[in-house]
Amino acid sequence: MKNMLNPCLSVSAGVQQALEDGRPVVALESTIISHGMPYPQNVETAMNVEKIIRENGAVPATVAILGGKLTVGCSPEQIEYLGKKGLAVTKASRRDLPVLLSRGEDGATTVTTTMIGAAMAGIRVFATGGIGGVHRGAETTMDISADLEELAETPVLVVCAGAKSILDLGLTLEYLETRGVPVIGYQTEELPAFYTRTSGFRVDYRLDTPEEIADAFRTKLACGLRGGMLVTNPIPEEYSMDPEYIRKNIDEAVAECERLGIRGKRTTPYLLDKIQKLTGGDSLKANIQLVYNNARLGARIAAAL
Ligand code: PSU
Ligand code: MN
Repeated sequence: MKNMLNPCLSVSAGVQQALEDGRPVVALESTIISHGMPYPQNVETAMNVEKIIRENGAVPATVAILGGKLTVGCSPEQIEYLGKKGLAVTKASRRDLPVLLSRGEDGATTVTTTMIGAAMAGIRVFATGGIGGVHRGAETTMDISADLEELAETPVLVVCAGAKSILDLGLTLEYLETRGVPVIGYQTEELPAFYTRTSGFRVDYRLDTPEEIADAFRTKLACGLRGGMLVTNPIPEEYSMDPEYIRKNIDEAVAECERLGIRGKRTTPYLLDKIQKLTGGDSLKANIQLVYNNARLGARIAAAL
């Protein structure tokens, strides 16, 4: 019924029914499909993620902007469309919503806009790969992802594999602390760095079960504390990459990005693609596996909530 009250929102029948029945639902983003991975691996991964969520007892809700509606619960055809269109779809953050929606356009939702769609629909848990954060050199560029502000304001729990060291992880943690976002490590004290299980930085709290995580988030909501929670889930050991190898390639990608003068919203997609090319697809394999791992944990947290 919520979708009838909000003219910007379109919730699929399956997701709406699950929410009305009080069944667990996990939101998924679409920028990871259009801008985060190449076709056809992106579509294949997105479909597998939905399957994993179902196998773990929850209903998947892939979010995107389609024909001017914030769509919660994309069909396989819509996922295929976004994956094929790739970079030609507008990467949509919070600031993009008014114009895209009023013009009836399409857009791929980032962590920010997926959280917005999830919250509007009444979904509390969202699983993805990595979040945006404070970029290296932000002290001069001021490039800080809107994802951090959204985590501070919108009541959705986000499961990720930490953040890539294309970002300044220390400054990202400082920003989250300032904005009051709890950073939880699932079965770890250390902030995972996406491709690797460790980063040298500590999370705020280690929690070892989906139930403990659900309890903490439920308590946050019950107390009326604004904003979400960040759950960081290390990549499974068998898929984690050699820290020195990935560091070298990330450094090279960041240097090339600067040399080319790439800035703003193009930065993250450029770096993701460059790292994939530099590692000959090894990083893509790791990326896919950590997303599956986060989908599993997201479904279990949603079930516990
Ligand atoms: N980091 C990743 N993979 C991704 C993204 C980030 O490892 O796909 C995407 C997410 O959609 C995230 C967005 O919300 O990039 C952040 O973009 P920006 O840094 O421009 O805010
Ligand atoms: Mn940015």
